[in-house]
Order: sequence, then structure tokens, then C-alpha cells
Amino acid sequence: MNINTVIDAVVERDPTIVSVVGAGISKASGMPTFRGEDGLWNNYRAEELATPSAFSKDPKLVWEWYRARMRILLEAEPNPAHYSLTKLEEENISIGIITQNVDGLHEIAGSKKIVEIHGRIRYARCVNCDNIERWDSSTKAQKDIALPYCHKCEINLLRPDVVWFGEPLDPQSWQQATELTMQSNVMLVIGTSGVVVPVSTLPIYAKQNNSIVIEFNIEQTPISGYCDYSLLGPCEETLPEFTEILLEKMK
Ligand code: BJW
Repeated sequence: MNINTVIDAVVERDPTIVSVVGAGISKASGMPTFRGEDGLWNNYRAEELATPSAFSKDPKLVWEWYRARMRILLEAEPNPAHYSLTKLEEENISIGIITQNVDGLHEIAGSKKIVEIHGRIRYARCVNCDNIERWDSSTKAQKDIALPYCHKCEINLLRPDVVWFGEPLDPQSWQQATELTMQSNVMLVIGTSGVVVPVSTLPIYAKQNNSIVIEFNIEQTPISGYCDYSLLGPCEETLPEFTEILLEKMK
């Protein structure tokens, strides 16, 4: 697909862009994805760790997984794909990022309108009371300390402040995501395998809303069929190119 053809179609719309983002955008920052070649941690799949039942059965194992990911994240920086989305927001073309990623790299890249629909890895919440606290200080994250307990009730375990399989998404975040989808006329679907519901339904809503849907991925996904265009390649290359040409053509 010629990138100029895609951009001409976008420019014609006087675009209002929303982006739906997955783990592929942070791959170039060093963060492992969930599926595909680096989808295993110590031989466990995400589906075996990111569940309430895995945490009930073996909280230490689940916390070890999050600590291992946090150690990588503490060294990670946003890459050109994150900065491209920030640029689109600064130019008032993007109205929001709906990210499935819990790594917080969009915020570090300077984006402001972010819906972190699967939560935030830098925070933990009590399994029983309403306490939410940060746990990403290097001491807590890097040392293999005992299980973390709530500093408010001091009785119950903390768990990562993220959404696991079988858990509902925060209703307010989901409402924001659907509203952004309906308010936009172009959706960028970036670095997601598109297999996890309900986020994978957003491109379908966008299509029903007559938006242009453009996928940025290194391969075809189950979402590709709903997309008007697929820009195949690493998004840390294709998204900056897309953004630069788009902004130039919109001058
Ligand atoms: C590049 C690239 C580069 C690489 N450039 N591209 C049966 C049993 C139980 C549940 C279900 C079931 N069937 C369906 C469900 C529902 C379930 C679900 O969808 N399961 C499917 C796996 C089948 N969904 C849920 O449970 C959700 N909740 C829900 O439905 O609630 C309903 C409810 C209502 C009321 C009461 C109760 C329930 C919740 C889903 C939560 C997902 N959580 C996780 C973990 C978050 C915390 C954490 O990070 O630890 O979210 S799982 C994991 O998958 C994570 C991700 O955000 C999510 C999506 O993954 P993503 O981002 O797409 O990553 P990958 O690795 O899959 O793909 C990377 C892509 O990038 C690939 O396409 C690459 O090609 C590409 N790529 N490099 C561009 N450089």
C-alpha cells in the first residue's frame, strides 16, 4: 500500500484522529509483547498469569512477572512511534490515545489525552480496601522482596492496578474510549494483535461510524479485514513517516 494514497484519503476527511494502541508500539522501547515470539515469560503465557485466579493461586509468581517487566520498563524510553502520536495531539489532529499498554510510555512521550484502558503497571491496589499506591520505586520493583501489603489497611495484599482476563474494564474508561471512537473520523490501530475483547471491537465501531481505519502492524491481524488500509512494517518507522507526510500535506 502506497503511504501517499492513504494520507490523501485522510487529508480529504479533515481528520480528527483517535488511536487504538497495543504492545507492538513499545516493542522498539524494549518491552516484550504478549503473543508471538517473545510472548512467554518463564514458559508461562499471559493467559496463565494475567488472571484473578492465577493471583489467588500463586501471588508470588504473578508479582515476579510484574517485577520482571518493571525492571525492563525502568530502563525503557518512548520511541519515535510514541512521539508521533504526541506530535499529532500537539497539532490538534489527534483527540486521544486508547492504549492497552500499562507501561505509561505515552505520558512520558508528552501525550496528554490518554485512556489507559487496561490500567497502569506503576500502581498497585489493595485487593480489599480502596487504597491505590505507587510501587514502581526501584527498590520495590527491583528487589525480590516479600509480597507487597497494603499500607492503608495493612492486612491485605496489593495487586497490580491493571485489568486481568475475566475482569471488566473501568466503565468510565470504556465510555471515554467509545466516545473518542464516535467523535473521530480516522482511527489508527497500532501494534495490537486484535484478539482481546472488548478493545478489539473499537475498529468495528469506527467502521460503523464511517471512519477511515488504518492498521500499523508488522503483520496482518484479525482486525485487518475491518481496516481500510494496512501499513505493514515496524510502527516506529511507518508512524513517523505517516505523521510527517500528513502534517506536511495539511499545511
Ligand atoms: C508490531 C511491532 C512493531 C510487534 N510495529 N506492530 C474465555 C475465557 C475468559 C475470558 C474470555 C474468553 N473469551 C473471551 C474472553 C474475554 C477476554 C479476551 O479477550 N480473551 C481473548 C484472549 C480470547 N477479555 C477479557 O477478559 C477482558 N474483559 C472482559 O471481557 O470483561 C467482560 C466482563 C464484563 C463484566 C464482568 C466481568 C467481565 C479484559 C481483558 C484484559 C486483558 N489484560 C491484558 C493484561 C493487562 C495487564 C498487563 O499488561 O499485565 O492486557 S492481557 C494482554 O493482552 C494485555 C494487552 O493489553 C492485551 C492485548 O495485547 P496486544 O497489545 O494486542 O499485544 P499482542 O502481544 O497480542 O500483540 C502485539 C502486536 O504488535 C502483534 O500484532 C504484533 O504483530 C505487533 N507488533 N512489533 C508494529 N514494531
